Amino acid sequence: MNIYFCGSIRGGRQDVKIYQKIVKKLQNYGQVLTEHVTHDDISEKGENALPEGDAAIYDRDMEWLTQSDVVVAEVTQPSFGVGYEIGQAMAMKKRILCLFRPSSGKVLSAMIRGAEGKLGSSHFQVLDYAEEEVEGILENYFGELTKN
Ligand code: 6IA
Repeated sequence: MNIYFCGSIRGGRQDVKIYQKIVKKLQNYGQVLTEHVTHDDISEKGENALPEGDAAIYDRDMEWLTQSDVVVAEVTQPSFGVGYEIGQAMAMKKRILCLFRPSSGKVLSAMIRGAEGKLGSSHFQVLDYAEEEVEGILENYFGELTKN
């Protein structure tokens, strides 16, 4: 299974430790195509590791998104890139799980929360969680997925 993980880069890196925890768990279920999102050395400036710059990052990420079977997005820290990826993934009719931490004090965008159920009952899900619950949530989600 190919898993595309989305997390904020230029939107702000404050949740990077949680991204690492999520991706570590996701690696039990398949190949995480976007592991770099969890790297400690990527700052909010999102310095380009690719010499071709942003256009190459865009092309590579869209290619990975196309190849993915499931998209998991940590959406607590608002990010244009993550929102864009979710919109594109919806247009591609991918299975999408969005994870949000209400304890952050933030309120999730209506364009994400309000999209729940639009692709059919469980194709687009938004789950509220507390950090210590995240592994269990992923176990349940992928347990259900692999049953079907
Ligand atoms: O708007 P943001 O930068 O917060 O968008 C973050 C999302 O867009 C992530 O889920 C990534 O999949 C994607 N994305 C944004 N910037 C990059 C990027 N920058 N590399 C890969 N994916 C990106 C260069 C960082 C470099 C050090 C490898």
